[in-house]
Amino acid sequence: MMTEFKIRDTLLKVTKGDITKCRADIIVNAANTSLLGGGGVDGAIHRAGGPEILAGCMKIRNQQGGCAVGEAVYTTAGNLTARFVIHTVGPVWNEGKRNERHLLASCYQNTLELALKLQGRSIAYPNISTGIYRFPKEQAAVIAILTVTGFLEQHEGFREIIFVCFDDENYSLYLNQLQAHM
Ligand code: AR6
Repeated sequence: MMTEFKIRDTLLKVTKGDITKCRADIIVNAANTSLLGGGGVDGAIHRAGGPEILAGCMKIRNQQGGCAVGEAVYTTAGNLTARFVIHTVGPVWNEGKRNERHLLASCYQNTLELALKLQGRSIAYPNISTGIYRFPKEQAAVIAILTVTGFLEQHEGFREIIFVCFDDENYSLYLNQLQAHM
């Protein structure tokens, strides 16, 4: 299942499935501040990519102690077909009282900036923070779409950006929100 929208020269796609199977130059990971791996999409990316990704994360830990919430770092992608994995750390939902919305927007903004520097032409995103971190899915979809479309109105260089939804609820939320904003 795939639906496409276009902003200037960039295709915006929504798919349903496993991000580790997705063909893109850059795969974004919803990591935690330790960068040591975990469950959810983080676990799936480390399993599919193999130990090279953790080795890259350990280097970053040694240099800067991990990754702050809202920030983004990158490693190689090991056995994945992508060139890089960009690890970003979404906020844990806390009733919206701890700047979570702004921090989630920063995740998308900072990964896009880093992806441009890495000259990635295609990026695959999971629905950051909407699993273990319990961010309300509809609000997260709106933030993801507004941040990405806002960035694309200002920057060229991407061929496609793919929102890879794992569950039906996120998939239909993304489709509805994209139709509403296009
Ligand atoms: N492909 C695409 N999306 C997936 C996959 C997959 N293989 N597996 C899960 N999702 P989560 P978070 C979806 O919990 O909420 C980790 O332990 C999932 O359905 O992976 O940001 C980290 O180490 C959900 O919609 O990430 C952190 O400790 C979305 O990915 C913590 O979880 C994000 O869910 C981060 O929590």
